[in-house]
Amino acid sequence: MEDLFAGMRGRTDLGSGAVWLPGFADSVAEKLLQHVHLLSHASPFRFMMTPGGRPMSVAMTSCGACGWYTDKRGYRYVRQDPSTGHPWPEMPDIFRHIAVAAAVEAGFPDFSPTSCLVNRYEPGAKMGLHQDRDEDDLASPIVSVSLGVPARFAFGGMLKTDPVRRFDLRHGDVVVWGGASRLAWHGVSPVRETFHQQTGAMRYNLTFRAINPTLFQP
Ligand code: MD3
Ligand code: FE
Repeated sequence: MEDLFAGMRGRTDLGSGAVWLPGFADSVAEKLLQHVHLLSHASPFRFMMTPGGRPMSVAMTSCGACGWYTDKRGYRYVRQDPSTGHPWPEMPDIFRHIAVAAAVEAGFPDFSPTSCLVNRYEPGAKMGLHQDRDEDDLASPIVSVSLGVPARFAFGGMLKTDPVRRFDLRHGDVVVWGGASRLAWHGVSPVRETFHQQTGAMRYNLTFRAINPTLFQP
């Protein structure tokens, strides 16, 4: 019986609607990584440009019915991968299953992800403080799964200037960001140069999002 609940150890409410589930994805982590590698053959990781023209230090790709994209035209969700001219790879069933299970656990039984953004951090890669508001469906949570080397995560408030709390997200950790936390400012400190058995120096983060199809760009 013990093992059934292993993923539940240390469940922490981070604020209203935000639930940290340490190790929730442990039992599927290796399969998730296999799918990351498979889908990155179809839609490779790339360093996208912010609308301001700066390359991001996090390499990204997506799967699902649409994918997040940024270039000088702005942040948006697109139906096709601009790098390949083809639709994004399908979302693997195991991706959907772990995301939906985590959302249910956190009290969002109706979550149905449209897209999964896959972030790859090499040593030194970081993500500045930002809000995720390109989805329009703000009633749905975002579910994030961390894999590989840990990262120091910063979780702030509704204002960019609100104080942040910092904590480490580790291999297998899942966080569900819904309710009042959905628009919280957040970021990731530069990833330390360290080694993980399954990913080498890399950290991967999967973020599952529900997007209104009428918003997809051609
Ligand atoms: C809090 N990714 O892809 S995951 C992102 O580790 C992003 O790659 C980070 O921020 C990463 O947009 C952090 C945690 C996360 C994701 C979405 C959130 C935290 C969030 C949305 C609202 C509030
Ligand atoms: Fe984000």
